[in-house]
Amino acid sequence: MAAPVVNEGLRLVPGFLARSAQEQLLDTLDEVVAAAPFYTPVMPRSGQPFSIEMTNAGPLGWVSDRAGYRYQATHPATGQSWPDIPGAILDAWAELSQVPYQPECCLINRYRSPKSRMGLHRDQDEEDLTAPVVSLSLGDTALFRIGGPERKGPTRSFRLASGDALVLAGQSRLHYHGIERIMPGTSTLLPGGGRINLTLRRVTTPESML
Ligand code: MD3
Ligand code: FE
Repeated sequence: MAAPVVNEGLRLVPGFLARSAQEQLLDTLDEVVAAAPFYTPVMPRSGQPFSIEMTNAGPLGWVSDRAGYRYQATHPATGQSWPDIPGAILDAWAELSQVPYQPECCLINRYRSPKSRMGLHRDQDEEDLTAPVVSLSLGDTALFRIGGPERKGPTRSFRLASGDALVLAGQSRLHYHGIERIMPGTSTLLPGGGRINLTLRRVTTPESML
């Protein structure tokens, strides 16, 4: 029998956001996106476009282009600072992360096409790799896959539905993960269908930890 996958520190909170809270969050995101429009990032070196669209809120946004992956203070297309992370999202971070500092990046991923996916990867572009990561899912259900610290090795999959929160603390913070596929027609939240994921991260080491 294959060894089981153990993701120490992973916590799924199904239905963290009620339908009304999801709708309010969506309205708030419309304002963020008006200031920082979705764009299609490309892969380092190859320049291959992602199958998802992205934008950010917060002092540091995660970007990918031919030069590589990095955090930067400005939107790559508009050159403007990213908008502030909305208060409701900061409240969700405080409640779920249980840490006394704020996130610096709210990465907003939009899976619009049924072919949108995210390959298996680790989140390791942050200076502080000990802070938890918090994810909020909106719209169509995603099939999420998570493994361990090595790319090869066993994985397990579960669904992330609209309103679900996922907290990655401890060891699971550095585990390989990805989005295998979106299940079309599983939510009525987004007018055109599809899925939006918010990933909240601390990037720099908080002052309180130095
Ligand atoms: C497990 N986003 O932006 S969120 C990403 O649904 C990313 O858009 C996916 O992976 C999405 O990097 C998955 C859930 C998630 C986020 C961060 C993690 C799972 C994670 C970090 C470590 C382990
Ligand atoms: Fe990730």
